[in-house]
Amino acid sequence: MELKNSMKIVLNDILKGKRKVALGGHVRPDGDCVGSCMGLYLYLKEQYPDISADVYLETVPEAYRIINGTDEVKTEALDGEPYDLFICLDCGDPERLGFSRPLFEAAKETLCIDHHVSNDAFADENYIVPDASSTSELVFTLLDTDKISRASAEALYMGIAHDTGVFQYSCTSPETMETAAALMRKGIDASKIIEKTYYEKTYIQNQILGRALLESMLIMDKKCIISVIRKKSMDFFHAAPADLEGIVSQLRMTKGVEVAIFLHELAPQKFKVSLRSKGLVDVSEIAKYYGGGGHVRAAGVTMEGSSHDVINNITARIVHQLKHEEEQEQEL
Ligand SMILES: [Mn+2]
Repeated sequence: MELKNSMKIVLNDILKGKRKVALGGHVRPDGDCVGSCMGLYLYLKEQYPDISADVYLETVPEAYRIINGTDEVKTEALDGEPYDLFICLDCGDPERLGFSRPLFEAAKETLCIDHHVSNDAFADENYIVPDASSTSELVFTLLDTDKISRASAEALYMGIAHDTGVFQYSCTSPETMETAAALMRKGIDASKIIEKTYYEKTYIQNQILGRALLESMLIMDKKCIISVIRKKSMDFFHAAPADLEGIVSQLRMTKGVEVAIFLHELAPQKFKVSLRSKGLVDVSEIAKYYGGGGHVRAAGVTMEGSSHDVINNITARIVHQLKHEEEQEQEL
């Protein structure tokens, strides 16, 4: 794995002398965010009894609550004595910490563990490896394998499984599989974790997925697939934003498509845009251009305007990149 912004850190050194440690992940926590936070949180509680650790996350989605300790997650930041250390996980920029950002700002020391290519190393100490499959895999590399408990292993395994699309995406390296193997040896029920936290969908989630697929359109000479879910559809199905997870990945699987674009209307003239690429287009560049972030093949951004404006702006960047690609090919 290539290190982008930082050398590997030593957890013991960073924790030396710390009494109060906070952990925090990004808004709308996904599997890797919850997995990396809970995996490290459980390890700290078990291996560093002198440290008082708290984990801050927005409401943990129902499916992930099979992970131990998720009932201890703090969903609001109360005023109090500043933390000695704030560890920010799976978070590409401080804004994405959401409600826990003030705690991060106030902490005496900060550490960021992340794998987003758009991360510009905003903490005091940074362990950022864009090539890593997941933040959960990075957390694993910082821990003493012998000391990882089954509960912590379950959390980390969930995170890795989610960010690799169950060991399918190209970010899945031999090291990823070795990490998964080491976690399996802790006696976890790997198939149950995958089934319950990744594949299982509620009836509502399947219905809204169906709606998104039915109304999708191929554009740009079928290189691109787009779909929009409006607020009124969300209300009709009684769906929450978390129910939309997985839709853009399903769109991306369409044969012949290079990029999938999924718009979710947050408010009038305001959309959460999810982007997935098969590899030719760097969607993190597009997301970053409009103020978002992510990975080469998976990124997101919030944009304002009509759905047509948003789609036009995004596709303009895709055309720009594909053109550049063609020009480079001609030069070769
Ligand atoms: Mn991640």
